[in-house]
Amino acid sequence: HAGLKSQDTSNPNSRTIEILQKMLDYYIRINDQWRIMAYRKAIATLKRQDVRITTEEEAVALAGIGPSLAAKIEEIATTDKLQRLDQTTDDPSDSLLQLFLGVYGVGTRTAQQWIGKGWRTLEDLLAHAKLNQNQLIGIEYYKDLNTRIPREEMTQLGKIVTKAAKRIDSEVEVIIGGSYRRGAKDSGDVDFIITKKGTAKSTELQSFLNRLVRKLEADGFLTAKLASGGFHRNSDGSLWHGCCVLPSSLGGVGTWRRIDFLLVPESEIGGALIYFTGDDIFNRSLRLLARKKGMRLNQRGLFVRGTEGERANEGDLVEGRSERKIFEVLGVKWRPPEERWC
Ligand code: DCP
Ligand code: MG
Ligand code: MN
Repeated sequence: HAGLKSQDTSNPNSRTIEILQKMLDYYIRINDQWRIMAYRKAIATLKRQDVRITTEEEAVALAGIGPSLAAKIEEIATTDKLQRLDQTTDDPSDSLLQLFLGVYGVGTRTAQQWIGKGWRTLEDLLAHAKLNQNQLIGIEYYKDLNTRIPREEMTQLGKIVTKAAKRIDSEVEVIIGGSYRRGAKDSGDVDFIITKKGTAKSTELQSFLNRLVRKLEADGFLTAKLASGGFHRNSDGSLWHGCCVLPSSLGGVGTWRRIDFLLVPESEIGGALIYFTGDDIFNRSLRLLARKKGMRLNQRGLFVRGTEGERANEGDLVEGRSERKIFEVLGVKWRPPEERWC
């Protein structure tokens, strides 16, 4: 999901950025952490330039661009392409990797193992691979779950959930976070943040979520529940992952969509809004800044950092309730969600 700025063709380095972004996507697929970091830094640096960078010398003089990336930048500027990228495009195992990574619930390691076994199609996987429940759904609804959700449909899905939620508890608030809150024209999934005035723990919203899910399942809106795992970690039941469909009465054609519910007490809504609005790179830079200032930012709020070895949120809470206040305490100018693309 390229950010607004990289799509901005008014940036004099937009073509270079576009090609480096494709290399970055490749390194993300093969999980090459070192190159992922180098490419992210270089792209961020190029986005900040207001003149076109055409030579190795110009590039290497910029902070965060090393000699090997500088040479690639010159190659792109002079030939309008990058041979290293063409190699990956021609590499059949990379297109297989892309195919298998498109299965919901599959990471680089699993995809590479499957390729190593000689499997080349989704049919091969169904016939031979040991698949978990998520992966089975990921294959059955492969096309649907890899189709972006137009903003208009996101809004409609939001209305359905909000209406059902308000009927169960009129004091509950429903906010769509993620790329939608950043103003994206389409999204990969719908991220619902569910909160209520006066709550101090997400468990206070648990029975509400159970009722909401039961109702939306009965309506045929929720079509599957997915096991959680991965980056969100959900030990306390505050997160629900699944799939939904827009009803045909609202123009839906039965396409399955990924949907997430996150329960957030009022006391933590600021931290949660920042976390679930993203983007992930923006979050990382805010967390880094917090750390530099002796604090810790996570999805529950901003904390004073405890002594070494302490687990997250064991320090004292500085601010959790207000998104704006967290920016303020960190000493950064307020950035509205639409400007949080990195
Ligand atoms: N998030 C994060 N770090 C991650 C994954 C997610 O900080 N590794 C946060 C920032 C994301 C938010 O959670 O914006 C929601 O995650 P999504 O994967 O749903 O990402 P987006 O909503 O931003 O994009 P998409 O349109 O692809 O869903
Ligand atoms: Mg999302
Ligand atoms: Mn999500």
